[in-house]
Amino acid sequence: MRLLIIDDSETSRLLLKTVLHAEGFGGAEDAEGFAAALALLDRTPEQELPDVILMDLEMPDANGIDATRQLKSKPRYTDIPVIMVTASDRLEDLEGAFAAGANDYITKPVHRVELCARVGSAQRLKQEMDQRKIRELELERMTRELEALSSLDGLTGVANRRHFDSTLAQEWQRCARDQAPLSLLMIDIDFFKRYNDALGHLEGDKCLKAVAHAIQNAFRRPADFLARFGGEEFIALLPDTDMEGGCRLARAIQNQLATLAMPHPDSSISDHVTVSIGVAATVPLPGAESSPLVAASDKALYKAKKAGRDQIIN
Ligand code: GH3
Ligand code: MG
Ligand code: MG
Ligand code: MG
Ligand code: MG
Repeated sequence: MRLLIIDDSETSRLLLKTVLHAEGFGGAEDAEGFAAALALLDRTPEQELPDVILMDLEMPDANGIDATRQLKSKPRYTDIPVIMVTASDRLEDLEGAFAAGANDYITKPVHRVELCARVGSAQRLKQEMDQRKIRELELERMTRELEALSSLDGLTGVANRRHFDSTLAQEWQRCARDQAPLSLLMIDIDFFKRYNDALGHLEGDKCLKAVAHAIQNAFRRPADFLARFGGEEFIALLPDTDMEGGCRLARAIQNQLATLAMPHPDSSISDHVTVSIGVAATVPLPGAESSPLVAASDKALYKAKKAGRDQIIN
């Protein structure tokens, strides 16, 4: 347990230190003003920062309320509980101290029992905050790790972009070897920004899941593969499927969405959620790159948007 006492009166500092030490609160450092305290804090390593700060209200070089506000505005110090120690019992000071971010308030003359109770409670607050921070960091780290390991998009449950890339590489090789066709469907929800704006992000998320589901409902073969390509954009990889088959599946996807008829409150082209689809197909040449096929589906999608949306272009 580390304490920092900031007070211009040497007698006050000594008194607080002595009482707290005698009551088993461990070592306390002290500073005779805010400037000295800041200098001390700034050169203290993160793990050795104080757990609680006792701040005098009136000091020649600073007002304790302003000092607390300054301290709390620095991310490095926001979590350190500050107890204002003052001879003033004016309500404005009490109000000002709490508004500045002080966690507690003790009036001088300080009573041993009150001092220990308040410092102890601030110390427990700090411990809880530290533990919460550790748990949050750990959770963040685990989430990042899981995402990196996972091949699935967290929201829709379909494959993520990375999984798509590796599957395309595999299927590309195989189709090149077998001289089989392969097609790609780039699928983008129409006016989805407006959907979010009208219904909120959570409804937007639900819509994304429903669209992913509808697309998969249109699939006919186990090898048909769907990935979330980006925000509201999906890509379907259809092995052993030529342009004609790709366009047929694109129409089946549109039909699924028409059947689902999810209301879109602000689409210029339909009363329900629609998608635009760019289709590209090829028989891969051995040694050729797959990226031009992805680019071709993207270009076709762009044309479908230009042509008025809710369209299939190849
Ligand atoms: P267009 O018809 O031209 O495709 O218009 P659009 O509004 O669908 O396209 P735009 O690219 O302007 O906006 C895409 C929107 O998709 C903006 C973004 O907030 C939203 N979006 C992207 N990812 C998510 C997500 O995970 N959840 C939600 N709710 N919205 C998302
Ligand atoms: Mg003073
Ligand atoms: Mg867009
Ligand atoms: Mg869109
Ligand atoms: Mg888009």
